[in-house]
Amino acid sequence: MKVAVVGATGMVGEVMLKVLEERNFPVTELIPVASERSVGKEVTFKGTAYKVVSLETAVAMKPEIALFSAGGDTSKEWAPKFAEAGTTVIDNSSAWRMDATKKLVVPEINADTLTKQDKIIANPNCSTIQMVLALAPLHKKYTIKRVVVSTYQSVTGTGVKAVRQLENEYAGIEGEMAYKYPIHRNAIPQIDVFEENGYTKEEMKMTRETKKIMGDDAIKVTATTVRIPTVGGHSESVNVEFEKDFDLAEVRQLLAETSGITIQDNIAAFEYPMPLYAEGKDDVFVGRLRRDETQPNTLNMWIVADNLRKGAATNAVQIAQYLVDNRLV
Ligand code: A2P
Ligand code: 11C
Repeated sequence: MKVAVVGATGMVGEVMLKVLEERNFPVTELIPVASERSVGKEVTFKGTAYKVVSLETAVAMKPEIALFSAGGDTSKEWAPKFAEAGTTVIDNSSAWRMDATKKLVVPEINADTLTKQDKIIANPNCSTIQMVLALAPLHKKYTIKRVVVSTYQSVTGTGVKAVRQLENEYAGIEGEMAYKYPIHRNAIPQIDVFEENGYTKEEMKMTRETKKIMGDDAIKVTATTVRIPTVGGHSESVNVEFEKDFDLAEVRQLLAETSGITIQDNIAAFEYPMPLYAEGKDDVFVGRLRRDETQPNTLNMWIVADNLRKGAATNAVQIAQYLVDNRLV
């Protein structure tokens, strides 16, 4: 496969290269793409240096697959040009996610909806992916009525500038700010811009994307998304109300049997998921499973994942792998 990685010099792009390499994805030719500023720079893939090319050059090279993570504007403008040239685009931005003509895919949940005709495929938001992976098997069994989620999100979700802000603050150095406020020793209850209803765009992504991925508009999701000074991944406190009652041991088993989930739930041994230990891993970690004792049929859980891995690069590469395995490219 001729594979382009658009945004190859960025935080997610670098992890995409790493995941393609780790999984031994059948890359016959790698095309790293970034902005004009980076053309000619080198990235390393499987021990070989590759020169970064421009978007124009990459389209002309007609890759079979292009993994995009270069921001929504680049995706809006360039994904259709690649698609037109016959390339299948897997796009990590929010540009196409809610477009009714595009699929929004978490492979373990809905990759079976993909066809050869899908030339632009959307990768969901990181905080949505890790939550729906745990919700999907439970929805099948008990039917979700309502989800209340609060997130504790890593600065890596914002990009290099935010990681630098945290490091500078930690070291006591004044530098450029990615956020309006200090993040070291802080918690910022705003991720992305505010919408008219008083929620942030990140919060509304969790609401809207969940319905689309799960293929069920009846699932109600209300979210509060918060940035905290951590780098390993995003954490989520998730309260789920079901139509049917559940057995906690069965919930644990259903989740344990779900591909991509690792259960860490042994309070006697103080075992629960934490971002420090999720960093660099592809799985979604679930723990603190317990009944909400204040109302019937309701579960509490704690979900952690490396947002650059399953939340972005790994999910995109898994989609690509599905396309290859099922001869859809
Ligand atoms: P560049 O390094 O040349 O700026 P991050 O989210 O970590 O900041 O990374 C964003 C990625 O998207 C980088 O690889 C960046 O390239 C790339 N990028 C940003 N703007 C464009 C653009 N207009 N065209 C192509 N690539 C872009
Ligand atoms: C964050 N979830 O942590 C965001 C980053 O829609 O793909 C990813 C934004 C997106 O800030």
